[in-house]
Amino acid sequence: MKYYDTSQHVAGKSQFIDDITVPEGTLYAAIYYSPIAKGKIIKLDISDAVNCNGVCAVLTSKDIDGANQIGGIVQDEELLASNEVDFVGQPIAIVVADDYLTAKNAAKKIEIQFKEETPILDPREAQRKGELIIPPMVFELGKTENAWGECDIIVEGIAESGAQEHLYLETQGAIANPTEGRGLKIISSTQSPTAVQRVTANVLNLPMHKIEVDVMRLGGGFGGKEDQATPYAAMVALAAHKINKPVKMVLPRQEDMRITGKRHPYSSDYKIGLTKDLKILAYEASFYQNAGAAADLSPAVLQRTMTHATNSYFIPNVKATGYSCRTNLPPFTAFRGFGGPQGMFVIESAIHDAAKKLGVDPFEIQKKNLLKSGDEFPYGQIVEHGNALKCWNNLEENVEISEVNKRINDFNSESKFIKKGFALIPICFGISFTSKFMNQAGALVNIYQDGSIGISTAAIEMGQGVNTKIRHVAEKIFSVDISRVKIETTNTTRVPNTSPTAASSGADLNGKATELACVKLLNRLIDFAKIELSCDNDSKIEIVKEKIIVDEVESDLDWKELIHRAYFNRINLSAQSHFATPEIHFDTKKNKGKPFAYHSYGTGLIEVSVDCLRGTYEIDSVKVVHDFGKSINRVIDKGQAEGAIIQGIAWMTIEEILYDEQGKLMTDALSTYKIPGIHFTPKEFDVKFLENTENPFSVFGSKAIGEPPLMYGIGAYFAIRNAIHSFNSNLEIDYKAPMTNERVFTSLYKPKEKVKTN
Ligand code: MTE
Ligand code: LUZ
Ligand code: MOS
Repeated sequence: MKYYDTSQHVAGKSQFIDDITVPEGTLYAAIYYSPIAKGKIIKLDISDAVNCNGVCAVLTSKDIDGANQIGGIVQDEELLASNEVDFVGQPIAIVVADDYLTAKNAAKKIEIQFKEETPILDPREAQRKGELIIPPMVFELGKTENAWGECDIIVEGIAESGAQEHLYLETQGAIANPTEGRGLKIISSTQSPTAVQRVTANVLNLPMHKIEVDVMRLGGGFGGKEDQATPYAAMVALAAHKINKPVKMVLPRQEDMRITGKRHPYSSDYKIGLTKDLKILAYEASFYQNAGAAADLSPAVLQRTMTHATNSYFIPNVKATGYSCRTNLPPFTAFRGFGGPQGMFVIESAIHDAAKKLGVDPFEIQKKNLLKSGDEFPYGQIVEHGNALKCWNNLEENVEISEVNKRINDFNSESKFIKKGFALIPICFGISFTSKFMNQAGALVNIYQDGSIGISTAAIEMGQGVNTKIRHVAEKIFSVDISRVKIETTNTTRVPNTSPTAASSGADLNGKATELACVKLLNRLIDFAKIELSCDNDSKIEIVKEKIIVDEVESDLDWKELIHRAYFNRINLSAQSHFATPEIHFDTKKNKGKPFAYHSYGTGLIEVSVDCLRGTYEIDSVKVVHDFGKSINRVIDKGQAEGAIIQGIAWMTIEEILYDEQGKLMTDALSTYKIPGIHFTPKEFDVKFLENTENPFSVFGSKAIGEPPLMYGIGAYFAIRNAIHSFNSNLEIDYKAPMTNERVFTSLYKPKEKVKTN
């Protein structure tokens, strides 16, 4: 049950882009990027850079033969800025030289002049000025306007959450090698090999079959390489194609932090109405998504915000409006949760706000309104089972909430400056890409003559253990030792037209495709074994632990011998398969349908201690009951949950992205951007599996796990607020995340912090 890359990783033997041996004569590329957030380019002079010793070429938009375009959902983003720039960090030129430092230093010799314009940084300002990436999105259930009259209390407010830096250990990078016949082989640290292939082909004006993309593994992606690995691959490809030599680029950390997109910051309005017995009758929210300067994945991210606007609650009357606002910041992109956490933070803020005004505990409202089987989501899908409530109740069986409450109150009444707080947080996350066409995957399973097995799929291993899970699929179906199974690199020539490994569905989709291909092979082998062992047609043949069993009796044949003979009998030992999630559909005009194959549920309880003199805090305890389905690998799944939870807590608490008024990132190094370290992990960390649960919609009854647990982190934000309120219950604190030490401190000693509402 271990994660197979672990021993290689800790021994430093795993290879990432920068570890791959490159051919002699490989050139290195550095990016020259915009120093300003908005303006017209009126002069660009590369001559001094070109003339530097060791420089082979300086490429600009003029050197692009195909389309200077990398946009996916909307075609609105140039690979290299041609006439104007829209954010600090936007690539303008690529300098190619014998080594990286030469390229980097030559880039400083590029001369540029701009006609500068005032950048827009605030999403609400962008919306007012009509700067929208796509038309506003509206999701509606029932009629909120008819429901307000029936509410006993209505609460309105603003909730804001910040950006988040992916900080994958491996920065963006790629290597491009020219191949025979003016083609290219690209090795990229991407979650989406097909996007790299498609965009590069388009930029170079080549058919896709001229571009082969190969990915071994990523040193983390977290969504940051779903769309935004592509430009770096396209840049080295452009250079390699022009110069006809291999070209490599790996971004230095600070450059990666400066020029790549992050989690979308959101500013949102909420209005929530409840009855006195705590039933939520109506909820309205307007989401102002800061999309940055280009669409990137923002429309899809906003769609997920909308589908997660009511988190794990049933609300009969809902109206959610979403604005994807164009600003002059690096385009924000996919990040674990993909807009879902941002939507959930708003409803949790609304509930917290309402609880305070009603004088009840937020968890009473949360529990009262949890989704039940048969309830309808605002997007029309029906809740499949009562696991939201099951997880909540299961957690309550393990921890008595009233006792936690009492313990914390007792502590707080004794302690003057250290105050404890806790919060519950249920989560619900829809599994599937919201774009139906993306929910497909492929697998190619080869059994070699010696009985060893090689599997290619569309899945990218980025630390989440998808390769190990796929090995388990083959191990189980063939009933062979797992050491026989190897997962090959992800390669566009072996498995074509892939979706990114994202939306937590990598193991679901590719595991299913692998299952289908393995079953094809197994059936072939069993038919062959019948002939080989001269069995009756109705004999039952099985492979159990590498032995061929006929009618419950062990035969002389084992796996190795079976494969050996099958080969000599000219049995096809290779099978390909394709999986497409059945039944899902979504009407984007009405915003109704069944976009998700299923949902993931769970409940978390988070306890914190806040030092109300210093504004510092610690995460004391995280207790979770999560519905993992029938886990394929518990070690991996638990690790995914724990990692996601810490990432979620950190997003809500210590990770703060700040730009100056000129749109320049100020938090561009680990000295100014705080990420969770080992000492930040909760002192008590207990992630429990909801037992006896099945999921008929995924491979072997499992459930997707990559993203959902991140949202337990939202509980930490409210736990800290609750602790602050036991220090001084009169404090009015804006619903603004992250709750950094500074914000805690200023909340404690300043009566009211102003949120900009414009
Ligand atoms: N875990 C590790 N170690 N590294 C990562 O980059 N990415 C997360 C999650 N877990 C990530 C990770 C994100 S954003 C997603 S969508 C899923 O893994 C993708 O993998 P899966 O679909 O196989 O779960
Ligand atoms: N990517 C995407 C995603 O294109 N569509 C999605 O719905 C999604 N969800 C989560 C993460 N990435
Ligand atoms: Mo994950 S944000 O879907 O890559």
